[in-house]
Amino acid sequence: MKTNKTRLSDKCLFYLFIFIISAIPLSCNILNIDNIPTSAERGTKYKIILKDDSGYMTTLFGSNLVRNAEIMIKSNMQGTEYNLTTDSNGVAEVSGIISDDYLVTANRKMLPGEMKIINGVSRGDIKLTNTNERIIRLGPAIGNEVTIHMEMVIGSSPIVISEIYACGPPGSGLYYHDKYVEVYNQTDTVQYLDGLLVVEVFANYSLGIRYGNDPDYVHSKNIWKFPGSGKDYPINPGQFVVCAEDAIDHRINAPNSVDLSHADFEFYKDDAPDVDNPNVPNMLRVYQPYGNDWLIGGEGDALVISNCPSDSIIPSGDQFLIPIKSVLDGVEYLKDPTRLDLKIMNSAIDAGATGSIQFYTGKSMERKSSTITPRRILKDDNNSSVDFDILEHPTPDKYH
Ligand SMILES: [Ca+2]
Ligand SMILES: [Ca+2]
Ligand SMILES: [Ca+2]
Repeated sequence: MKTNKTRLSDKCLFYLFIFIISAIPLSCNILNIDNIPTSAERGTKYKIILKDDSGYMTTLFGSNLVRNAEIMIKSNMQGTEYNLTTDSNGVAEVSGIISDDYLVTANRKMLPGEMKIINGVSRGDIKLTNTNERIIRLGPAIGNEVTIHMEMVIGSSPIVISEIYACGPPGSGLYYHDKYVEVYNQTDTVQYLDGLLVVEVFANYSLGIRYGNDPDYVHSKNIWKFPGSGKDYPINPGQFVVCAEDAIDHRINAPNSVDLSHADFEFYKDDAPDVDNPNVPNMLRVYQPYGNDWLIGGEGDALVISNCPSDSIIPSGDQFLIPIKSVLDGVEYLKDPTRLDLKIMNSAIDAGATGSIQFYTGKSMERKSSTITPRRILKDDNNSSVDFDILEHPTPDKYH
């Protein structure tokens, strides 16, 4: 009996121990009040009001309020998405949400018939969108109304960045030469890559300087361009094009990596001991005074493609400036994509960030599809927090 009692009390102590251990993180969570929505804020009803700066709505409806617009808001902290539609007063309401910064995408497709009334031309590729005011804060301290301004934009970019692979493969030490950026033609016509710039956005981390607030220019110290002088390098409708750091079969050195020996283009740094696959045309270095190869961050960075002629970029100290108006597409990735305060790219190009990928995990960032018929169109709301998925393995030259 004594033995049993001892066993019993040992068991009780054991369970008590387990209970205490498991209660510690629980109590830590409870104390982390910032993350727990109060019932007061959950009960608040927020009004999001859309106003049109283009004049279209006033022409059509006698008021600049934007009716029948689709709004997607996404909680930065929790990732929860809410889809809303504005009423005839340009208002969408949302309630039951926590205080947070929200990424906002507001779109109002203009119908061909509406465009016919506005300027006599019936076309279906025009929309109103929130080019600014891409991140809003909702919470009791801010009031319960937010106004967002909409501008007219024509379609989305014909060529978009469809994938960025940058972290390096697993199981091969510090191997990271298999990075690539992939672009995609999502139109139904042939486009040309000739002369387009691939630009890494610069931030001076050692001095804590980011240039994302510059409303006019992307700052860069790493600028490359596609070869060709006009129509030498077509990209067909629905075609993916891979620009590899090195166009070799990386599986020879890193078994879990990818074969990039058939990549479409290769970054070849002619002033460095870089490899040059003679069968793969080289990306031309416009400016990258450092390093032995094209280099982008493994866990965080930002890339844009621009149609600015390479002789029109503007020197500025040890950097060059690329007009934001020339940017076709841009993607930012962060080690922690919720830390939008650490963004280095202007939020008009990319309001959010993808990422959350650790070094040497072989993971890749792929733009989502918004539709696949009659052809694949990729999601491009200029917000990588909602436009991208993380893949377990890279998919050079194709969709996952
Ligand atoms: Ca190279
Ligand atoms: Ca080559
Ligand atoms: Ca791909």
